[in-house]
Amino acid sequence: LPVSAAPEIVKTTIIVKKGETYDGKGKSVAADPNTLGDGSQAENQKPIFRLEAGATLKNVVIEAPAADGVHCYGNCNIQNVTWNDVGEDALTLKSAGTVNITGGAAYKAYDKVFQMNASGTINIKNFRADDIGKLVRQNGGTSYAVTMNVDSSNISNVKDSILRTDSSSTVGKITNTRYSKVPTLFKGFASGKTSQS
Ligand code: DGU
Ligand code: CA
Ligand code: CA
Ligand code: CA
Repeated sequence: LPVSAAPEIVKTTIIVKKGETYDGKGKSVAADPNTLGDGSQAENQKPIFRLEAGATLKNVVIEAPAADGVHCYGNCNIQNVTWNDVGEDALTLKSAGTVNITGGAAYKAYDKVFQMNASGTINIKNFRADDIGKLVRQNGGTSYAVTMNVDSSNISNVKDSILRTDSSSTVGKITNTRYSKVPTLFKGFASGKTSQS
């Protein structure tokens, strides 16, 4: 493979069906800005990948424009996926489930990286994030419970916080993680709902 192949331009959302795996084997993709979205902060852009319950996405590099990234409908596994320039956001949990992010990275997220629009858990492990607004954001004003776990990651140049919620039942835990230029680890959590070691 050439050192930097041009990304494959995705014109219509790639659907990864229930329980199936999409292995990009290291390939790069980007959104067609005319069909999915330009990766700006405009809402209602479409995702490049839509994962049904139990689907896995791995070994993909997402380049600009990244539109609305990845949408998960229930449990999803994201392994070694790198967003080189996050679009409106990088990944959204659209219906209840567990999101497992293992390896990979996210860069240049003007606002959010991972958006939790449904109850469940997000486990982030061995992840790199730099130049972001927030790493995880539970949808503003919602009160369902989310469990947010960050482990063995490296996070730098954050504008707002690593984990943010408005829900008093949401729990955040950060372990074995390195940070640089992070103003706040947790924002909006009830007392006793956060831990760090
Ligand atoms: O409040 O629901 O930013 O999924 C307005 C919207 C907003 C979502 C979210 C997202 O929170 O659109 O990108
Ligand atoms: Ca948004
Ligand atoms: Ca960006
Ligand atoms: Ca979004």
